Amino acid sequence: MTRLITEWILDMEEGCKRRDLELKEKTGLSLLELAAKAAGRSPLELRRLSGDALVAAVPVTAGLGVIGQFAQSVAAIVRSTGFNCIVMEKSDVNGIYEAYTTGADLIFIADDDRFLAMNTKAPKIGENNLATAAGYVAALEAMINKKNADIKDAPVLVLGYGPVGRHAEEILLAKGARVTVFDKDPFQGKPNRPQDIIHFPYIIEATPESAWIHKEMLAPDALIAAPGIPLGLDAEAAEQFKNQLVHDMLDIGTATMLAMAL
Ligand code: 2YJ
Repeated sequence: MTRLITEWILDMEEGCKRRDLELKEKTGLSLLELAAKAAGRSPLELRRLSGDALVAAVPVTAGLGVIGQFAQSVAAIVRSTGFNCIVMEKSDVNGIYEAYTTGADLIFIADDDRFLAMNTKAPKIGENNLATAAGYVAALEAMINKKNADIKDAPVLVLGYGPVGRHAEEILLAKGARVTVFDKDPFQGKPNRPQDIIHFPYIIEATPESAWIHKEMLAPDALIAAPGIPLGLDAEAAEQFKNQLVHDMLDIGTATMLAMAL
């Protein structure tokens, strides 16, 4: 799993608003609406909950340690969806205790392997890999619907068969999409056919590899939802496809975790 680095999430506070507007332009949905759709919730219900719920983000020092701005970035994203979110001063178990005793309804915590939103009042949890896959499939579906097409029976290519790619495949199959998966690691048991990417109109880019997809490899009308970090498209491809591409470092996954856990 890719470990986030501070430089990737630095512009969070101001960036959230800009990305929310861009998301709305491309998918017709705000971040909250997209997260609600991905979690099978109604945006109205989430908006109603946002008035009362308190969310806390707790820094975790385990493993490779605290990533500067990580908990603050999670808090900024949660706030951008209309919820109240605080970053706890204490870290780790002490921080979880601080959040719990402050009355937090939801606690966000991440180590190097797992990023969770834990509900303190109900047996519910938001897990980042599943939420990210659900969020990006919802984004792809919304872009498809905006073109008056349907995801059912649509050919969707999933690039990368890691945790997010696997969840994406499962969610897409449940929606009736025709799913193909490529992975360059032969041990994943999937073909690696970068030359065939051009034949797919709909793509989930879930690889952890940077800038390996060039514009010539993509169909001109391709719609791309890219949870992979860093982005697999090179700068030129990202620029050319910017209006057909949904990608962020943390927002969609985090907002969907919130919607799943509440
Ligand atoms: O609390 C902190 O600052 C750190 N313990 C955060 C660790 C963040 N975890 C990661 O970067 C994981 N690889 C999960 C990232 C999920 C993004 N899809």
